[in-house]
Amino acid sequence: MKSFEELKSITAQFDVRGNVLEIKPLGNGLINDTLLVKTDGPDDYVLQRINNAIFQDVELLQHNIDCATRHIRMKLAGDPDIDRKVLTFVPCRATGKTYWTDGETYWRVSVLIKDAYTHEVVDPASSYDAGKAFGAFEAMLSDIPDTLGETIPDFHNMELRARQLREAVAADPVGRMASPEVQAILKDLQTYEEEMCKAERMYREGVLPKRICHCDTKVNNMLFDADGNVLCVIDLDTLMPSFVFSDFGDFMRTAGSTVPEDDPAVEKVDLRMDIFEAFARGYVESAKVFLTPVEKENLPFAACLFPYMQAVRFFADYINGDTYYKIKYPDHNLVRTRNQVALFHAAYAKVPQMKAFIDSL
Ligand code: GN1
Ligand code: MG
Repeated sequence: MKSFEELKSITAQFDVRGNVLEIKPLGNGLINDTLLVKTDGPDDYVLQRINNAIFQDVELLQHNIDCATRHIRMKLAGDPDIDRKVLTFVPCRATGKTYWTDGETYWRVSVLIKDAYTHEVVDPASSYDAGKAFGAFEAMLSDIPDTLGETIPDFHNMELRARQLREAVAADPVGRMASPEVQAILKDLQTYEEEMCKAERMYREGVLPKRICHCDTKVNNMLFDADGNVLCVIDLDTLMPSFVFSDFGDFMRTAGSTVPEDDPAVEKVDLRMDIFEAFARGYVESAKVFLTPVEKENLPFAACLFPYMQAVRFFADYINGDTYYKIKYPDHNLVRTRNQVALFHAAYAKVPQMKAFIDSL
């Protein structure tokens, strides 16, 4: 990691106000490095090193974010609390762009939203609000005039993720396929592969659209105020055209699970129906302006697809020798995989219940 002086000089590339007092780590993202910049000026800032090994087209990435935040700002015009409801990125002094690079590393700065909190766990009341907020977020972006690109091509394409797993298994670069448990997980995941690739088939058949989605609606990517009201959606790197299943599914995967995604106690993993119902109610309420019947009836599928896809991604990374996700201990990706497989099975068993609820909305 860089020294304080180095980080301070990176921050100074941007049009920030005040003197920098302190820079310290913020949040627990698995991809970018995120830092809090405290100043003696009116605002504090969030400084992020963009992981350009994963987001290889930073220009496109920031184009998507700039267009989306501008469009949302326009939709929220007149709201007295607008600066807490949409992110503000600070331009680079030299280029006017919302990122800066030394040719090797890429950085950006946004204004820290005041008195805002993230949560790893939410109750049904705030899940309902979160559902409304994500539905409203997609609704606001449904008429964006700009063309946004895929910041990670085929990011939530299940067929691609299944292929990447097969490639990892075939290459077995660190010899992890020798374990009987690993073999058993593979067999279990492959049993459901065809079923889980249904969205791509529906898309090819022309019955399922792509829309601008957030694509990383983990519960901790939403800011709440001190009273628990939703303020704003953050972490916009993966904002791109996708199926609505992405946003519905990833929220359920994180907020709807009884335990965090890396809890080793798989016997405790379950899908909370109270969270599902509250989130679905809120989501459908604000997404009904654009949601098609096919999208709506497949929301229970989305609740299964996302733990499944995440299991496949963590598992492929484990087999590949942990090259993608940050890990805190050697088997972290295997622990995550077991957890997500368990959540997938819990969700799968609840499909009839989930369907009945969605039909009742
Ligand atoms: C990554 O950056 P972060 O931690 O919010 C990942 C998501 C996964 C998530 C699993 C670009 O999100 O897709 O769902 O980890 N982001 C990328 O925790 O791969
Ligand atoms: Mg995040």
